[in-house]
Formats: sequence, C-alpha cells, structure tokens
Amino acid sequence: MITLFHCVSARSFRPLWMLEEIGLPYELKMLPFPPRVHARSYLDVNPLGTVPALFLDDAGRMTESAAICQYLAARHSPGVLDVAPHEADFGGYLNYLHFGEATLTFPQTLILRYAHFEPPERRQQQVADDYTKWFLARLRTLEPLLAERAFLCAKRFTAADISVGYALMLAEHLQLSERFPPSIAAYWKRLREREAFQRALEAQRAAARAQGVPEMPAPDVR
Ligand SMILES: N[C@@H](CCC(=O)N[C@@H](CS)C(=O)NCC(=O)O)C(=O)O
Repeated sequence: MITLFHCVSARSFRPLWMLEEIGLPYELKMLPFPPRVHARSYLDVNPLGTVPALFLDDAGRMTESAAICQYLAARHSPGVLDVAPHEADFGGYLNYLHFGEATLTFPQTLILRYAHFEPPERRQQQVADDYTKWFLARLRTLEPLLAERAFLCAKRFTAADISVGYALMLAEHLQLSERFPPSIAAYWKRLREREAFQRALEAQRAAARAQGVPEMPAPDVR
C-alpha cells in the first residue's frame, strides 16, 4: 500500500488530494511541523526533513509534491487526472503542474517564514510584503485563462489543478485569497467544493487527531 508522510496543510496535501480523487488505498503518517525540529526520527525517512515523502507500492520513494501528482496521475488515472503526450494540452498540463509549485508556492514560503514562522526578532516584514506582491502578480497569467474555462487544461479537472489548487489553499491560509481576482476566486471555490478535496481535509484532520499531532502547524521553524 502507498504510505504518505504528511504535515497538516503542507505541500503533502497535494498527493493526499490526488489519492482521494483517484480512490487509491493509502496509509497516512502525520508529523508535527516542522518534522526536523519536532520529529527528528523522520530524518531517517527523508534526510531533507521535508514533506511529502511518499513510499510507493513497488518500493520507490518520492519527495516532490508535483512529481508525485504527475506519477499518480500517469500510473493510476490515465485519461482522467493525467494528460497524455498525444493530447493537445500535454504541454500546458506539465507547465501548470510545475507552475503550481515552482512559481506559485515558492514566494509564499518566504511570506510564511518571514512573517509567521521565524521568532519575532528574525521576522522581516519587507520580505513578506515583497513576496506577497510577487505572488499576486504571478496570478496574472491565470486570471484571463480561468475567466474562459473551468479548469486549467484539457477541458477537465487534472493533476495540474491540484498543484495550482494547493497554492491557492496556502494563499487562503495566508489571508491572501481576499485579493484573488474574480475568476481565480471562482476557480478556487470550484476546487474547494470537490468531494475529494473535502475528504482529504477530513482525512488529515482525523489522522492528526488519532496520531496526536496538532491540527494546526507549530508557529516556529528554528
Ligand atoms: N518542492 C518540495 C518542497 C517540500 C517542502 O519544502 N515542504 C515543506 C512543507 S510545505 C517542509 O516540509 N518544510 C519543512 C522544513 O523545511 O523543514 C515539494 O513540492 O514537495
């Protein structure tokens, strides 16, 4: 069975949401955030200390959330969450799948770190403000696209929507969603209403409770 190491609402939410969309059985192992501080033994599982770490049914390990989405879609959801090389939107699919992490999530991690997670004397509001502007500016390419279509590519919901959708979820945690342009706000509402998204939220809540992990991330990084 697939095993996913996860912290509440961290990037490992992407594979969790994928697993719920596909309906694959999995074991969810919850960790307090950040694991490298609060669960040192996790470094034996993933020396980087980051989540996700996903152990595959055939014994491989993956630690990049967008790559895990790509893998799960290709292997377990061909023609549905995956977009195949012969489809017209293959390039757009790969682009948005990676755009979600590399372009939209990266600036938000700087906001998280310098406005929330660092101890007060190390916080840097200027960094948080600059990367807030940067993140919001990077939504600009999505705005006209989503004004015309329900999902990012291939005329259906795909793994690319999960990758970008997680970045919007993180933005909501950072209270940036009030600043989404209308087409992105409507898209984010569509994604949130999906049954598999709701099941993923409930799965992390239940697993955190059952495994004695705080349901909210700890406010320190160190
Ligand atoms: N590019 C990686 C980033 C993984 C990552 O940095 N995860 C964060 C959680 S959102 C983490 O585990 N941070 C803990 C730390 O840096 O110690 C991915 O998309 O999976």
